[in-house]
Parts: sequence; structure tokens; C-alpha cells
Amino acid sequence: MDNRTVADIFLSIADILEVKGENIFRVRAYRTAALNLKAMAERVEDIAKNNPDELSKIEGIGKDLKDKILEILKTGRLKYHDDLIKEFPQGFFDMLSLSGMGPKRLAKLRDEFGIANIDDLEKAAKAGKVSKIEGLGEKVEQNLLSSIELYKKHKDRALIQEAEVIANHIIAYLKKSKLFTRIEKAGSLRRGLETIGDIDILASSKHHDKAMGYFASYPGLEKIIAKGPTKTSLLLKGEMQVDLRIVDDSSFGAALQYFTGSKAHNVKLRTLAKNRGLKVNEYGVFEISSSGKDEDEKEGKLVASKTEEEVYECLGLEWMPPELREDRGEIEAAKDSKLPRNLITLKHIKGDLHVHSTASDGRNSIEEMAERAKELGHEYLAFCDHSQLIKIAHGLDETRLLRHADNIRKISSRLKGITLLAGVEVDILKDGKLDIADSVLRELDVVVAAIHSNFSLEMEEQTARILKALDNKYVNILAHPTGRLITRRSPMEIDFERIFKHAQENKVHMEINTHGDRVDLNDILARRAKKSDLKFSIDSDSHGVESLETIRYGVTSARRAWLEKDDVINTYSLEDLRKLLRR
Ligand code: DGT
Ligand code: CA
Ligand code: CA
Repeated sequence: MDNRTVADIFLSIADILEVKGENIFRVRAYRTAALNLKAMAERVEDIAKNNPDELSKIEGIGKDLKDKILEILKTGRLKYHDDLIKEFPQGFFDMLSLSGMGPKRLAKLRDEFGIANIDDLEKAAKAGKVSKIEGLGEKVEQNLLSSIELYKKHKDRALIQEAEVIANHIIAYLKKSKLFTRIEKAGSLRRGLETIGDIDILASSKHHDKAMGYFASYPGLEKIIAKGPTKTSLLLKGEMQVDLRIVDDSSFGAALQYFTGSKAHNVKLRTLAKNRGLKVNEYGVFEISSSGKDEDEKEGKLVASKTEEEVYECLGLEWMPPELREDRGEIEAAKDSKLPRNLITLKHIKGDLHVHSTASDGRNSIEEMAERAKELGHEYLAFCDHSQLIKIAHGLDETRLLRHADNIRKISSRLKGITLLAGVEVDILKDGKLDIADSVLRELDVVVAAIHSNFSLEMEEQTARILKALDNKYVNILAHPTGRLITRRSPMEIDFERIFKHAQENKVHMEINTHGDRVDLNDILARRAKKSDLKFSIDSDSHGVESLETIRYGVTSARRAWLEKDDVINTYSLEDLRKLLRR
């Protein structure tokens, strides 16, 4: 069991106790314990296996929490937590996942209006009741409504990171059986969407029935939704749906093309086929036998089915990467041989230009981060810890920042195989000024500028704020430019065309940031930014060694934006990168 599982239960207890108005020290004890558990490299499960008493040596864990950890490790849950939750209406704590909703506000809303769940909250906000509560106001109410909208949209979808872990687990299970010839991810997962509705897996097998039976006995099932010889749908515990389709190996290419989608891409393809007297389905591409009647398109001779390349080729198209298949011009480009030639891949990435260390709110030291980055094949790594404004993240003031930069460079000179760059994630203040003086910024290798507050200014003010920050000649990268969090916070209202143009003139690069539930810029905006001749930095914004590899989801999104290697500055050699960071 992951430490996170235990920590999440403790965090939930802390929230509940706070809503109940219990002693703040008890609340804090649970929160501190959770944070310590998350920050630990060692798993409590392993510690407990060797010697349960060792658990009490963890900071913030006394006898009581030790016993609770042991119960969670043993049963996967905690009776105390289950009992606490029972005191509240179902769905009550879902409200905590909304942006701007903490336990204190939750308690207030319950006490004043008897709000029990997100639907109640939405009604109250729409009726303008929330803004009347002291300390809230109209802006909060509007943000809450947009956050509710996002929540509803994403409630039935998983982040690609989560879906991928589950899919890989299932595929490993399927492979073990030796009943399958080929197994591939399909659907939105193969196209690399940020969020996944259900997991689609395509396989070929010589023993359909046996293979399906094996799939349907996957451990961890909630229920079987539908079961047949070619398609079976399962609902996993934790509510994720998985569809498995099994085809003959001879039509694997056609099936993979069909079930990869997107639907819009396939619709366009079918129209194209029809104009050539062909018909496409999951079994292959067929000639339409001309029996005289138009509406009666009888399947004729099979033209292609074995590989995706063949399927596209007989429609007069080049094969195209799944990430492009959204009917956003890829079919036209494939016809004219104008697909991107050197679409970015993870192998092109030479470093990460935005990570944190324990100097601000990171969980790992400079050395630990460097070590992991080296394992991932990075040649350089830029530490961009927070600036002073971000107090809860222990942001750096100018003196500490300079000392930190010194330290990074000293450590870098000792290390082999990787160069560490000294940078900062400097806050853009409400008026567009930066949180750190120019005289200090000029001493750094990389300056990443970011907004962490006042997300909901009017479009004109917000745009002017960013334009002003871009004017600072030491800023290299605009970090997470829209501020959105996929499941919780809408993008800021900003005039992108003006910002893109200004950034291009000032040689500021756009970030594609993959921290937590961000992909920012997203695929659509990044593609627009590319049209303004901007370059990009794909960064993990890691706060710990375990998330350095999330940079690959940024690469996936960049592929969906049609970005090529040269569009991305952290694919360049260190020497060329340094030139791109000079203004
Ligand atoms: P999702 O699951 O919402 O993240 O998105 P997808 O694209 O994985 O959609 P899904 O699971 O409904 O369908 C998987 C693929 O099957 C889809 O991308 C395209 C293909 N497909 C082809 N024709 C059809 C059709 O008529 N209906 C549906 N539902 N899918 C189709
Ligand atoms: Ca799907
Ligand atoms: Ca599906």
C-alpha cells in the first residue's frame, strides 16, 4: 500500500474534525502526520512489516496514529474514519474538491443554509445566497459556480495519469495468461487526452471465449456491465469502466484504427472513403459492390485490414500518430503530405526547466532531484523555487534566493552527467510587477514567471498584468499561463492573442506545465501559440522526485498541439538553450 492512501484518510479526518469544530490541535496533528507520510521515501507498509513499533519514530506519529496506520494497512480502511463520515449526508465532502472551498466555509454554509451537497450549493449560489455570507462576495460565488461546472464535467472522467496506471495493470494481467496475440490501448487513452472517460483495450486472440472469460475474472471488479465474445465491459472498484474488444489478428490494424477514434476523425474518414467507392469499419476497408442501389452499400472485396498504415494508405493518406486524430486538419494534412515531420517525443527531452526543492515547498533536496533527473536521462535541470509572496510554500526572499542559487551551482560543479541551473518561479504581483528585484533576477540562469493569486481579475486588467510581466527583460518563461486546474479551476480570462504576440516579440517562451491536475497550456492553446511563432518549455514543475516523469504527459499534450522538436526549448543542447534564455 502506498503511503498516500494512509495520508489521504488522515487528511480527510482533519477536514471532518475541522467542519465539526473540534480542537484545532487535533486537526493539525492529523494534517502534519499526513504530510510527513507523503514526504517519506520509505513505505509505512514496509516499516510495519519489519517492526510495527518503528512507526512511532516517524515525526508526528504517536501510539494512537500508529494503531490507526496498522488498521489501515490491514483492512484498507479505518473504522474511526468511516464512523465520522456517517455523521454527514452523502456527498457532503465532495464540496471540498471545489476551488476555494475549505472546511471552514463548508461548516458555514451548512450552518447558515443547511447545504448538504454540491447540488444544494449550486442552487444557493445561483440564487445569490452564497455572496451574502460575510467574507465571501460575488467573485467567490461566481468562481464557485464555474468550479461546480468543472466538477460535474469531470466527475465521471479520470486524469490520464490515473487511467494509464489502471490500464497498464490490466494489460500486464492479460499478458500473463498467454491467451492473447496482441494487446494495445485504444480510444482516448491512445490519443493522449487529458482525461479519460473509459479505458479501451484492443486485443487479438485465437481463443476469444477463453480470453474473454479470463478478462472478466480480473480481480478488483465492481461488476460486469456486459459480456460477449467480441466485447466485454467491466466496472472496476473505484468506478472506472474498461472495454475490451477481441478481434482476429488479421483485422487488428482496422480495429485499432476504428477503436482509437476519435469519433469525429472516423466520421471524416468514412466520408472520404465513400467518395473513393470504399467503406471503412472495424473489420477493414472494403470496396462497395455496385449493386445499383446507392443506399444499399454491400460490402465487397476486402482492400486493407492488417495494419493501420494499410488502412490509411488505401484512402490516400499517410499514417498519422493517434494524438493528431481529432479532425483538426490532420486528414487534409495527411492527404497533402503536410503532417508534422518531427513531432516531439519524450526521447527529444534533454531536461526540465521548472522544479522545486526543499528550499521552498519541494519534498526533496537538490541532490535527490538531480539524481532522479539523471536517471530519466536529463542533461540539465533548473531549480525554480517559489519567491517570497508564496508564504505557505516558504517562498524565497532575495537574500535566500541568492544563497540558494550559489548552493545550486556549487552542487552542480560536483555532479557528473547533469548541469543544474539556478532559477526562480517569480510571482507576478497584482499590478504586473515581479516579486523579486531585477538586480537579483539577472544573476539567475532561468526566470519562470507565474501567477498564483488574483485569478479572477477582469480580462483587460489580467491581460495588462501579464503583458507588463513579459516586459521584464529577465523573464524567460511564462509558467502555467492560464492558471487552470483541470478538475477544479477555470482558466483565467485573458486575451491570448495579445499575450502570444507580446511574448513572441519579447522572446518569452510558453510553458506546458504538468504539475498535479494541470496541463497548462493545453493542446488547443499551445497549437494557437505555435501559430504565433512561440517556443515552449515542457516542465514537470515537480515538488518531489516521484513526479519528475510526469513531463511525458506534457509531451503527449504537445504532440496533440502538433509541436515539433524544435518548437520546444528543452530539447536543445545546453549551449543552445542558454542562447534561447538570453533576451
Ligand atoms: P472517452 O472514453 O470519452 O475518453 O473517449 P473515447 O474516444 O475513448 O470514446 P469511446 O470510449 O466512446 O469510444 C472509443 C472509440 O471507439 C472512439 O474513440 C471511436 C470508436 N468508435 C467508432 N465509432 C463509434 C461509434 O459509433 N460510437 C462510439 N461510441 N465509438 C465509436
Ligand atoms: Ca474510451
Ligand atoms: Ca469505450
